[in-house]
Amino acid sequence: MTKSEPQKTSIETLLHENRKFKPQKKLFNNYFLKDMSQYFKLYKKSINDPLKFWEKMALEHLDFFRKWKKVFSWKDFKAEWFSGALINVSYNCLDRHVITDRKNKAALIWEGEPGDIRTITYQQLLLEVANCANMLKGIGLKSGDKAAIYMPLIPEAVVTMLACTRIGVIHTVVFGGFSSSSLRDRIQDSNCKALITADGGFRKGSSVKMKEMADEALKETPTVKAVIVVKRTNEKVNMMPNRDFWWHELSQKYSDHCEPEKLSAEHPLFILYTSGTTGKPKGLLHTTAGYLLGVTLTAKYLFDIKEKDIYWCTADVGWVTGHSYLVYGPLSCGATVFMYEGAPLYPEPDRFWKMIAKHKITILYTAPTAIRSFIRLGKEYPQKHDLSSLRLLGTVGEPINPEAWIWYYEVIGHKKCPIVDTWWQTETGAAMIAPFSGVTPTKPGSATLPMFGIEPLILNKNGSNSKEGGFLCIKKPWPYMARTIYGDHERYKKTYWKEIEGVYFTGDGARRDKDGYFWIMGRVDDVINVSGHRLGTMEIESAAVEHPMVAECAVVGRPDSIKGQGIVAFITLKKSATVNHSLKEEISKFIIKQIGALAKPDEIRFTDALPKTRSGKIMRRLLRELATTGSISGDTTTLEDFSVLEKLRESDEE
Ligand code: 6R9
Repeated sequence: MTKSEPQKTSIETLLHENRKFKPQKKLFNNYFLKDMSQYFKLYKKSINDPLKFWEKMALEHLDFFRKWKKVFSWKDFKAEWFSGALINVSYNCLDRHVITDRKNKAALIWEGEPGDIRTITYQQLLLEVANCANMLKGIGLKSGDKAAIYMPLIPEAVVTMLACTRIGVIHTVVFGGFSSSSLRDRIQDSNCKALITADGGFRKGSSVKMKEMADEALKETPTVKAVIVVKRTNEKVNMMPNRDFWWHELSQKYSDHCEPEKLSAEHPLFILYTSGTTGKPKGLLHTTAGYLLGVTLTAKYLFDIKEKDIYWCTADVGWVTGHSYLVYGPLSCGATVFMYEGAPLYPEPDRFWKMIAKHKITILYTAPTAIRSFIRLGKEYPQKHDLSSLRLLGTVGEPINPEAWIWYYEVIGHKKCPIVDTWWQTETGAAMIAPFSGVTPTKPGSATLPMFGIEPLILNKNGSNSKEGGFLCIKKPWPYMARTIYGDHERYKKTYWKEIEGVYFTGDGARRDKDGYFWIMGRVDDVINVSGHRLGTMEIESAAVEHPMVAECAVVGRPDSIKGQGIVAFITLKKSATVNHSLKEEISKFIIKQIGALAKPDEIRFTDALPKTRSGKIMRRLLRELATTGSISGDTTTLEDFSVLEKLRESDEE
């Protein structure tokens, strides 16, 4: 597949997919579930009496300091799960393993991009987390305060997250690839009192100057009173006296013992920003017990994490996948987590496969966009390495096109590993629709069936059931869902619970086949999915119009054979603008500076006017068609798949 080849959209191929892969019982027969009849039985039970089910799961999977008084309440779209209970996330991820046989088990095996390796046992991780928690207290943080984490993918990022949870500090992790303006906006929105960062991180052989970016953001974040800096690259950095502290120096001053705070089940755990349909990213707030239950259960049942597994989730901690399946889920299950700092293709395109063979990784969880870029590079890279340790392959972030699914299954999994395609969102906290590994028969491109206790629906805009395909919704609140948008509960209610009255609205389109399998067709709102990362078209548009020459901007996604979707920006210039050959480049850099490299437009088109409806709304459908095919064929879209999605979108445009 090359970029110039016509791209079959995943939706197009998904509609014609009818292969089914039965689990191969002979190879691995000790999965947590016996068979599908057990799944259906348990699922039915969980739906018929969800509170009883969640209560049972919480008792079985988590350690509480005090039991709850009430399992669930729901008032003004504010959910409370397990109220009255006391719990601590770091206790569940560390202490409870340390007091058992897992004390000397590797919790983290980390490889830096230059090839340096660190292995940290559960016992050592607990000491580091306790020491970091004491540092955080030392710089003035206390339960309920917020701290931002802006770091490369190094063990200290995980240590800091867990340290926050130990003392009730709410973390907001900002992806290291985001620009200083994005970091500033997030720190301002969540009123962080401290920032934990690093001098830099290694990426594609060079170092990313993170402290320098942070310094830029910190000029406009008066709430931040202290900054802790990890020395990673030996970058020369400016340290502001009495505000900035080197991690390795500060840590010397504190003990490595810190009692976990007994926090209420609904204590805020973290805020994580994600793009929505407006220019302003939303800070989704997750809380303690319900979230931990969701990630623990799904890590266990969907990824089948067992004592001897070496589990690798390739996501950065800056995304929800990194939160739930690099840190909290697997550590709560007592797994050995592998973590890699750098770029996937560095120094050679076989870096992933080399590490899998070297560390004998057994479970790999990655994104379709990565798989597609590996396909383009060719089979020879994985074939150079012994991948026989792998027993399970997961995917997340966007719909996986069947070709990529089959390649993953055959070339990486040697037809032995179940493919676990997990559908979920920042808002849902953990997986919602996914096969139970080794038990659920899989179909390439379908996330298959719901997790226990989760009741997905496919509805029309008026809330009635849709047979052909429609809006994917969730019938009832569940313990691991986000509780609110930080500082804007009205927006939370409106976006998720009032779009279709009374159910949770996901923003995705989906259909269900005759076996009840769910097929996700992509976003139905103005959110695009670039390399598995959500970006709001409005967010990019707002960044572009800040440029002094730009009058108006409309951004649409178009299919991209590697990234899933690429970004096309239609721009009208101000009359006063002087157009020269570098203006597009300049606007592109301007957008990157404001959001981050992931928002780089694949194409910028200057146009005299933007097509609008009578009410003045930009007709994105036309722009999408123009961006995709290069022309507009009138109202008749030839692809039935597109028309399903477009119909959904159109109803919003009118
Ligand atoms: C976990 C994560 C969420 C959006 C979601 C959907 C898309 C995620 C998917 C998938 C099809 C899958 N998405 N997983 N689409 N199949 N297995 O990615 O969270 O960054 O919030 O994105 O990603 O469109 O609505 P987030």
